[in-house]
Amino acid sequence: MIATKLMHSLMIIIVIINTVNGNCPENEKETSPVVTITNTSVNATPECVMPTDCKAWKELGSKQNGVYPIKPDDGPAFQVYCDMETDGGGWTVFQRRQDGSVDFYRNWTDYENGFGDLTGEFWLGLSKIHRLTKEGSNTLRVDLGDFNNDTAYANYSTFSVSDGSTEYILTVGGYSGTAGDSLAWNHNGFRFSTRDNDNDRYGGNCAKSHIGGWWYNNCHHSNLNGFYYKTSTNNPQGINWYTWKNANISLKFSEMKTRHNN
Ligand SMILES: [Ca+2]
Ligand SMILES: [Ca+2]
Repeated sequence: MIATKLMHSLMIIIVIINTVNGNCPENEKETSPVVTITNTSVNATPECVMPTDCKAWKELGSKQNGVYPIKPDDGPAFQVYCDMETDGGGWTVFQRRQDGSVDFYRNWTDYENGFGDLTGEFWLGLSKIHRLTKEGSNTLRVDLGDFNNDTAYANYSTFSVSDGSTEYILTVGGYSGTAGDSLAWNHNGFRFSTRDNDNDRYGGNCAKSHIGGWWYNNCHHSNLNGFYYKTSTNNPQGINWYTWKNANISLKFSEMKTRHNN
């Protein structure tokens, strides 16, 4: 009995040592493609190299939401949060707001590189979003929630973000869903703007006046990186999606995620 327990403990230790040494994915694939991630910071280095995105993890059999390492191209691997439940799963999540715990009023470098924690509030980073969407065609899904626990979503069958040399131009279209289109109609074709890099069409600085970073026009119909009000507030500086509430009502929850189309 005791010997069996000891043997079991020893096996667990061996598995842990193999995982820490980065002996995945070969070892992991045999049993289960799910790995345990200890450092979930946006810019943490993955312990082993893995599939290209959450859809690839899904196709390997992963069914659990959580943090996964990915390597979308020849560049460095990084970690992402995978939504394996919503509309068939396989979504690579690149933005989440839920409690106001992370400050989103950041400069250009932060929006380029990403910030926050993948299990809480975060922005994955424009350079990583570009790497996720530069090949083939992709869908964008936006999930929203308000302070009455109503939910809605917007789905865009076309989505990509250009590279840093063109300041991460948003290409988005093909709306369907329940939240209305507050992104493609007003923001398609715009460069990203932050408080220290004004690329908007407004005489002033939209990122400063609306406390966020976004593909601002003059200035916005959506502001999902805006200021987190902890109650429902009618304010264009808040987390807004104009067509859903037909006003600038600040939202409680937002998630933005992408998936390759086939
Ligand atoms: Ca500029
Ligand atoms: Ca301006």
